[in-house]
Amino acid sequence: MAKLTILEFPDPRLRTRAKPVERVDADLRRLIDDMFETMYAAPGIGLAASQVDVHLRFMVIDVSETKDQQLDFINPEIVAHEGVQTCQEGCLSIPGIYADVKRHERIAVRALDRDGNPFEIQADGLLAVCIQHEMDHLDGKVFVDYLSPLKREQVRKKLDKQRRAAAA
Ligand code: GNR
Ligand code: NI
Repeated sequence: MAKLTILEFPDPRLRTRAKPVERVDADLRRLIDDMFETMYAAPGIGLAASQVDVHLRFMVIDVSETKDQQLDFINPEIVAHEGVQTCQEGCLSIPGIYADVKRHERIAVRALDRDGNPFEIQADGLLAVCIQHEMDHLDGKVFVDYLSPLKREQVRKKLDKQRRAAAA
């Protein structure tokens, strides 16, 4: 197992649109394991491959309190959605920044699991938010894209300031 480096906003590599996974094999499973290790260490509740500079469509999630409910999604697709919810989001690629984002309240998601078997789940609440947040990463999007240009500029400045303070 290995901890991976998480790209940080505004790194242009976070803007890459990830390509479908063509083969679910041992190499992919190793990457998934490394992403779980990276996510738990951060700590976070989800991690998209894009964030570790792998531009393929898969992501890992664990929203449980006990950190023992690993979910992995390969080539995920939202096949149905209803309602709207607003949640304060954070992102491991945008450390220390939190903002309200509007998402679908309930979703149905189809994906492949780590053995390459198709499955479908219904999700609501935080799990639904997290799935949508990770799928945005696979499309090269981050949650601050939903903020106004002024707010986004403030985020960029705050991150710069945090980085200067950390380097000093
Ligand atoms: O750890 C994370 N917490 C979180 C909280 C609210 C909404 C979304 C998230 S996802 C985030 C991890 C991350 O950046 N995944 O891409
Ligand atoms: Ni994120």
